[in-house]
Amino acid sequence: GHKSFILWFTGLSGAGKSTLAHRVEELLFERGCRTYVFDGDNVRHGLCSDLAFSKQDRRENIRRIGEMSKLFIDAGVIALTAFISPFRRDRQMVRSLVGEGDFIEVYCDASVEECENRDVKGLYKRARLGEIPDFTGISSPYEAPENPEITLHSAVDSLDACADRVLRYLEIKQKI
Ligand code: GGZ
Repeated sequence: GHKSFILWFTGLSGAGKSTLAHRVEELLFERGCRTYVFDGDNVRHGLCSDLAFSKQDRRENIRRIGEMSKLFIDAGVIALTAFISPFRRDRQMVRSLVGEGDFIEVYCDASVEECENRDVKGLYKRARLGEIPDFTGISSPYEAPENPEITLHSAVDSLDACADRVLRYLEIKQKI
């Protein structure tokens, strides 16, 4: 069997975290790995539906996701998480919780400008109009990782190129 760990995707809204996590999951599945993707769709609407986007609520969101991912690691499942997780301290909390070796931080490095230009869901436009308070990159900070295990230029490189980089990292580190 394979080892289990967390692939923690972090980056702005629209940086491609969730799409990437799902593509990496497909590639891992082809290799016989057991995986699960956590993202806004299955967490923010359920387990964390009581939370909004203040610094406190985001911290609690990330804490719960970290604790849940840890249980998945215990169960032998590779957890892929796709949350903005804008605060360094909160990501560090999860890293400490699961242990250095099991936390693989994947920085989806796309700038506000790049994400705003695409604005797939029209959220940046609404945030600029003041309709969404505390919007990351506009009215709430994003603290970029200082030493991520993997950095992807997800607005520039193709989805497959980015996903391949993640797989190659895992192979080199003998995680899969
Ligand atoms: C950032 C927000 C906000 C605010 C709603 N700021 O592109 P999306 O829509 O699908 O992804 C964003 C998602 C961010 O939730 P996370 O759980 O990843 O955030 S955190 O890790 O900071 O807890 C966006 C939507 O929710 N959204 N309001 N104010 N993104």
